[in-house]
Formats: sequence, structure tokens, C-alpha cells
Amino acid sequence: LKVVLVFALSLIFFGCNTKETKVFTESDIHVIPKPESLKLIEGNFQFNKNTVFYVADKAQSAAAQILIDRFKEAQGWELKTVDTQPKSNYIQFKTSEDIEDEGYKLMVENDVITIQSNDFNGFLYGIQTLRQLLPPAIESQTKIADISWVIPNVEIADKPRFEWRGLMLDVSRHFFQKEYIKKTIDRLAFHKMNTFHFHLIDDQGWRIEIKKYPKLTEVGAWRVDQEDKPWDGRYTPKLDEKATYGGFYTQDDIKEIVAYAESRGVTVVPEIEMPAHVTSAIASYPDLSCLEKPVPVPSGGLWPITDIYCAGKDSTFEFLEDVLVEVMALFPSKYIHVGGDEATKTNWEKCPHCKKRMRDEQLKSVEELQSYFIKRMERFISSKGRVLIGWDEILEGGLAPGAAVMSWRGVKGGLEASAEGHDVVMTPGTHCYFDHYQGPMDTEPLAWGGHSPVSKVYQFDPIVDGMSEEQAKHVLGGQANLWAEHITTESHSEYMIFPRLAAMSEAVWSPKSSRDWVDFSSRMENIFKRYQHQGINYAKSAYTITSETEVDEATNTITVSLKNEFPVADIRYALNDAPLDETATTYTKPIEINSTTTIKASLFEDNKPVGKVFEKTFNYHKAVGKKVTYNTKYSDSYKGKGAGNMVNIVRGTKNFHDGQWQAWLVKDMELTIDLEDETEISNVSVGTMESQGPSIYFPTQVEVLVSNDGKSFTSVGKIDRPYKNNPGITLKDFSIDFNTQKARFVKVKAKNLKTSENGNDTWIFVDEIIVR
Ligand code: NAG
Repeated sequence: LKVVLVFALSLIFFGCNTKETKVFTESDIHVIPKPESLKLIEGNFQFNKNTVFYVADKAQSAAAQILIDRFKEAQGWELKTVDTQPKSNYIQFKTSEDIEDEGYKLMVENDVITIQSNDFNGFLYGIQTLRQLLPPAIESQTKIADISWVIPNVEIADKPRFEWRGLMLDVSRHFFQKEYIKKTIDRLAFHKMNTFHFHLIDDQGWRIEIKKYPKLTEVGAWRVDQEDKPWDGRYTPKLDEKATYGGFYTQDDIKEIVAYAESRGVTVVPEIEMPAHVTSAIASYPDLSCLEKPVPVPSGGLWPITDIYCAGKDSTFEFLEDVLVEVMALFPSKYIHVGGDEATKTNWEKCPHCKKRMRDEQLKSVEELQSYFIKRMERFISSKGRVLIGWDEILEGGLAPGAAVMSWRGVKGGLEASAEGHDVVMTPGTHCYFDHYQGPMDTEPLAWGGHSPVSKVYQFDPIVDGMSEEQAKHVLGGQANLWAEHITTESHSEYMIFPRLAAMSEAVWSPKSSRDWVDFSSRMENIFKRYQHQGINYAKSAYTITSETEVDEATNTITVSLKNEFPVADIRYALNDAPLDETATTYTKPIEINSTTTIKASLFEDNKPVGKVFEKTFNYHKAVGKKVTYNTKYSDSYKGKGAGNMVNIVRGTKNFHDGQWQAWLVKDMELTIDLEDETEISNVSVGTMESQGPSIYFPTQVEVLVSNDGKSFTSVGKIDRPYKNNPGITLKDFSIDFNTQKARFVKVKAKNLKTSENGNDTWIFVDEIIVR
């Protein structure tokens, strides 16, 4: 009887409310960015068809709508909002004045969920957290089979660490459709980011309709299509060539984007570049420049660009004020970005109008003229009740009184401006430039340069060393920037943004004290599933396996360690011809190498390799792990891995920042390798690089000498390689063969060109000296 009764009872129980008895633990919670505080409580809440949202105003129902839309797409449910308090199975919103801006409290209980906040963003973020507590399938864009929408009971109190949590998209270098912009804004809100910086103007395209100056978009938004050529290899188009690549946003498009952003708690900050990075405007209205010479909209790189607005003519300022009047009518943002970066001022030095302006205003340099320019715009912008913000170059020659600064050339600009009492947004290239590589260069699509993997973005902190408490108060927050020279498609844009945006969101939202890479990594898998459902082409670069070699000079052994960015990963490997399958060895410690060896490795999931396979051959040779004495010391800037670097079997790559190269500036290289015993040898090969842009040249001569006592050396061969013009990046081995002989010491000398054709000091870069 007892059994039957329990059965019957449970039927009743499940019948009226198919409630699960799932027990949750902390490891089931993957919310990104990590909430300030979270307490797991016994019990859970189960969403079903009849769950309702109890709302009191528009803001609350707009926040509720985000989740209603999710359930509609993923389950086909039509969840309702109601304005009277239901008895059970509902989400309620409560306005609570004592919660800080954008903060929220989320309480999940068996039968009711309560979100408290003081503003729309807070309610929205409460909903976003709720969304992330639900299974990843809630992100599905098509109806999926019914699953159980159960979440743990929790008590969360959360608020942002910074008020400016931004992402910049460059839509000038490549144009992106309005729909993609809205999608990106929606994804910002998903990550609790609240600022979208819209880089609308640059040399290669003017992207916003200005009614008073129609040519800006008739002419300035279009360029000669050279998409088949690399950005830096594009020619300057002729004036009569037909421009076909481009696009722009009409004022209606902009209104739509701004309204959409508002519904996602995102402020759109427009950037109207000045005085440089504006060839597109000058192509439209040549009178805006000093030379007044017609120019085409450039199709790509070709830096430096000298086209610049004339700072002498008043008509330039009238134009810019007119433009800004239309811009400010479209964008309610408190901040108006005026660019200000990288102004090449050579035209100003020659221009009679600019010279007159400098005399009249008693300006001593063109830097002061730029400062005059920005100050004048700042007066205009602040007269309209807005705040000017610009790249850190606006500090040069004196900063306008009310201006805010965006620090991009490292953190210096932020330190300086905040010391002067100005507000700053930190966006140093090192951590915040999403046009940088996020994995090893040879495994990634072409990027601008630099290396900012997700783990490095995660370390970003807008408050930097050396800032006083007073200065820190001026830090509004941080921002990621995606410059689009190399980004031609939406899917590539997504690839560069995700998952780095997740790391950025935690860096600018969560308390510093909770920053923990291991913990963050453990939450990534879950957000990846969400990205998959959202159809985002996110980068999996964090899974890419890389190797690191260590030389133990005492025992002469070389070990190769394998890693990827995530600390907990099942890496397995196979050596030489062994297959990389279920028989592969699980990687637990560095692999010892004592002969030429090929290592293949991969991450494994369910006993199968997943993602890119790592494969590298380590060429063993007679000098591996032997002692190297430097007769001339390498530069402190390029030390490679220190003393053992030259003989650690890992070769420097075309990326001269890869940490493998040792380099000498102006000096010649001279070093001696002690093979410890008299060893039979017949070849020495010296790896070098040439990249004349950054002043790296091949040695003009490499010579090898041998000795048995370490004192008297005999030359066994040398190679001369006189200077040649050589664009691009080239690797070269200087390989010297000689009669087989026994020697203990090998001395290698490499001569530096010392001075380049254009008078610069030159580098030699050397890595791996191979002795056979
Ligand atoms: C800088 C330029 C930008 C360019 C980017 C590439 C700023 C403020 N200015 O040279 O126009 O696209 O870097 O990383 O970043």
C-alpha cells in the first residue's frame, strides 16, 4: 500500500507541476561576467509554459521581453507579462532605490524569482543572469525538443565595477550592415557591456549621412574596390576610377540603431574623426584641406596619410560644427568622440592659413595647433551640454579643459590625463586591441600584429600601477577596439570579438578580487555552447596547442612542454610515426627529447582528437643544451630564452616578438659553444631573419671557427652576404660545411650592417645555431 501511495502522490506532484529534483552545485553555475556575490540555496525553480512576468512599468517589461523572446524562439512558448501579482510560478521586478546604478539583486526561490534594481540596466542584467543560469539551449534560434528549464535557487547581488564597458567597431575600413551592428549590440548586452563606440569616419570611408553635406556619403562612402589585394599593397586610385566598394548608414538607420541600443541598455558613442584620418571627407570636399587638391578615397593602407583638415580656415570649423549638430541630434550620448589620433601635420607646416592661425593665436608648434583645434571643438561640444572625448594624442600641446581621454598608446595617456583631473577610458593596445592575434601567428587568420590572447585580455585592468586613489576615480572604465583593416566579413569580425569579449566583460564588470583565470576557464565551455546556439563564429584559439622548450644545462637534456590557454584540458600526444588516436599518451609532464623527434598532439574529447592538430619536428643536433658564452651580449629587448636559447632546438619564427630571437643592435655577434668533449663535426648553420621595415637586416658576414683548447681558434669557413633591398620578412640559414674534424669549441661571428640606407641603426636577429 505504501508503495502505491507514494506512486500516486508523485503522480499528483509531477502531474500538476513537473518539478525536477535536480541538485545543483556551484560548478553548475557559469555566469559571465562573474557576479559580485552568489549564494546557492537548496531547491530550484522550474520554468514552464505558464510562467509569467509580473511587471509594473515599461522598463521592467522591456527587460522581461528579452527572456520571453528566448523562450519563444527556443521552445515556442508565449510567456506573458501580467500587472497583478500571481500566486506562484512567476518572475517579479521590484524597484529598489538603494541599489547602485546598473546593479541588481536576483533571488531565485522554488516558486518565485525576484529581480530588484533601480534602473532599466539593472533589471536587464538581472534577466541576463537568469538567462545564463538556464541551460545553454535557451540561446537556440530555432525550436528545439522540450527540455527541462530548471535553475538552482540562488541569491545574487551584483553591480558593475566600471561605468564604461565598451566595444568599438571600425565600420570605415570595412563597412558592416546595420543588422550586424544591432546583433553586436545585443551581444554586448548579453555580456553586460553598456557602450558601443561607433567609429564612423576614417580615411577609407565616411559612413554616416549628413544632410547638409550630401557628398560625404555620395563620394566619401565609396572607394575603388581592391579587396583582392592586401591592405598595405593597395595602390592610390586615380580620380576617375569608378568607386564600387562601400556603404553608409542613413540617418534613419542611425535612429534605428540608437533606439535598438537603448532597448539593450547600450549607449552609442559616435566618433567623428578630426583633424586626421579624414581623407574620405577631403575627397568629398577638397576645400576642407590645406592644399585644396582633389584626392580619391584611398582603398587601403599606404601610411602615413598626410591629408588633414585645414586648421587655419574658419570654414573647416563651420563644417565640423554643422556635422556635429546633426550628429548630436541623432546620438543622445553624453560623450562625443572626436578621434584626434595620428595626425601627420606636414601640411599644416606649409599651409599659409595654418601659419597665420599659429601667428594670430601665438601657437609655437603644430602640436599646439592641434591642441587649439581640439579645444575649439571642445568649447562647441560643451556648449551643447556634451563632453568631448578623444584618443590620447589630444593631450599633446595641452588638453582642452572639459575633455575626456581614451588611452590607447599604452596606459600613459590615462595616467597623465587622470593626474590632471580628466576622466579617462582605458583601452591600451596590449590588452584591448581585438585586431591583434589571439593565438600563434601561423595558426591564425591574418591580423594587424601584436598578440592579445583571451588570457591576456582577461588580465586587463583599467586601474593601472602608479595611479593614486584620486586618479582611479577618474577612470570611467575600459573598452575593446576592433579595427577593421583586415576584417572583411561579419564572421571574421565575430571571430575577433568572441570569446575575448567575455574576458573583457569580466575585466570591467566583476570585482578585481574575483579575477581567477582557472575559474574563468571552467566557465568558458558553457559560454561557447551559448555562442554556438547564437550562431557566433567564435575563435577556438584558446585550444590551440603550443610548445615551449627547456634546456637543462646540468644534465644536457631538452624537454618540450605542451600547453593551450585553458589550464584544464586533456592533451594527448604521439611521437614520430605513432598514430594520434586512442592509443596516444596523455600529456602530464614535459617530454624529454634526445634525438630528432616529431611530436603530434591534440586536445581530446571522448577519446578522440578535437580541434587543430599540433605537429612539430624538433631537430636534435650536437650543440643542444651545451653551454654558450656570449663574447658580445645580446640586447635586453630581445633576449630570447636567455643563455640556452641558441641551442634549445626551437627556431625563431617570422614574428620577431616570438620570444625565441636574440638580437644585437649595431654590434656584431660573437659567441662560443662548448661541446664539452672533442666532437666530430662538419657543419654549422646559423638561423637569421631580415625584416627591413623594423630595421632588421641579415648579417653581412657569418664566420665559424673551431678550437680544442678554447684559446686558439681556426676559421673553418665564412659566408659574405652584402646588403640587398629586400621587402617582406625572410628567414635564412647561413650554413657552413667544412671537412669533418674533431673540435670541442665552436665560435660563431656575425657582422652587423650597422647603418641602413636611410641612416637608421640596424639589428641582427639570430636564432638556433645548429652543429652537426
Ligand atoms: C592605430 C590607429 C587606427 C588603426 C589601428 C590598428 C588608433 C587610435 N589609431 O594605428 O586607425 O586602425 O591602430 O591597430 O588605434
